[in-house]
Amino acid sequence: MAGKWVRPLGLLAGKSAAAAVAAGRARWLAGGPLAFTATDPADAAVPETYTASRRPWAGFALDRPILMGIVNVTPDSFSDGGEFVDSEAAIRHARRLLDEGADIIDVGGESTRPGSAPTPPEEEARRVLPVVRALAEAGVVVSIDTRRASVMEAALAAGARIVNDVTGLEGDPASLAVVAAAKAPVVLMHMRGDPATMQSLAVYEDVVTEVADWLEARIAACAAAGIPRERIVIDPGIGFAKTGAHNLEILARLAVFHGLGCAILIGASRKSFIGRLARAETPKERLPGSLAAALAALGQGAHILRVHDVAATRQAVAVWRSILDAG
Ligand code: HH2
Repeated sequence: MAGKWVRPLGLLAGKSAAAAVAAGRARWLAGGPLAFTATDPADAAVPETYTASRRPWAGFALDRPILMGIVNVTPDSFSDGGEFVDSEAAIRHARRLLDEGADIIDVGGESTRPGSAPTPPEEEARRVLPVVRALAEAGVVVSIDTRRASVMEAALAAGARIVNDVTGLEGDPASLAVVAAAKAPVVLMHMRGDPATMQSLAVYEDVVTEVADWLEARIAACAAAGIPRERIVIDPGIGFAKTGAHNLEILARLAVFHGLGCAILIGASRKSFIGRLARAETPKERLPGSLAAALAALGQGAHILRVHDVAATRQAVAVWRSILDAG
C-alpha cells in the first residue's frame, strides 16, 4: 500500500471473528461483522476510522446489507433505458422492487453511462419529480440520483430523503449548500470529468489510493459546508472514469476505503466490465456476474448495494449472511 492508507487483510467473520477479537488477535472492520487479523503495510498504525462502528444512516442501522433498488426514469440508461420513462411505469417498477425487498429506491432522470450527453435540468426534474412525490407519499425511502443542485432541491422538497451524487457534490457549485441546508444523508461517488469524457480520464498510478484521497477531500469539503461525516456514505464509482482493471482493483482492495470512516456503497450491477469478463453482451445477461461482484463487496465490508435485480440480490445476500453468521 502506498501513502497513508492501510489495507485490512486476513478477514474473519461470524464466531471466529468474535473469538479472534476477544483474544486480541483481530480488530473489527467498521464495527463488524467482519474482523481483520493483519494489515498492509504489516506494521501500520491503524486509525480508528477503520475499526469504529458506523452510525445509523438515513434511519438504517447498517448492521445488515442495505439494498438500493434502481429506477431510471430515462430514455437512454445503459441497461433499462426507455422501460420506465413514463411516471406510472417507473412507480410500478419501484413498487415491484420494494416487494422484492429493496430498502431504498434510487430515482434517476439522467443517464450517466459512458459517452452520454447531458440532460437539461428542467427535463430531468420533469422526469423524476412525479415519481419521487408518489413514492415519498407512500412512505418509501427515496434517494435522488442527480448531479444538479436544482434537481436535488426540488426532489428533497417532494419528499426524497437521500441525495446520491455521482460527482461527489462537486459537479454543481450549489450542491453542498442544498444538502447541508436540508440535513440530508448523501452518497458521495467518485468520478472524473463528465460522462462524455470520463473514460479518457481513467489513468491512475494507484486507483485505490487516488480514489480514496479524492473522497477524503470531498468529505473535508462537506465538513466545511456543514455536512458531518456520519451523514455521508462513500462510493468509489465502479465504471466511472475506470477501466475494467481499475474496477477489479477497487473491488479486490475495497476494505481500504473503510479508512474514510463512512459506510460504503457499491454499484456494480450489470456494468460493462462484467460483460467483458464473461462475454455477457447485453446488460440483462449480467446478473450472475453482478451477484458475484455484490458478494465480493460484502466480503470486504460494503454496507449498501445499488442494484437492478433486487429479488436475486436479496436471495444471494441472505445465503451469504447466514453462512457468515454460522461461522
Ligand atoms: N451508477 C450509475 C448511476 N448512479 N450512483 C452511485 N452512487 N453509484 C453507482 O455506481 C452509480 C450511480 C449508473 O448505472 P445506471 O443508473 O443503471 O445507468 P445510467 O447511468 O445509464 O442511468
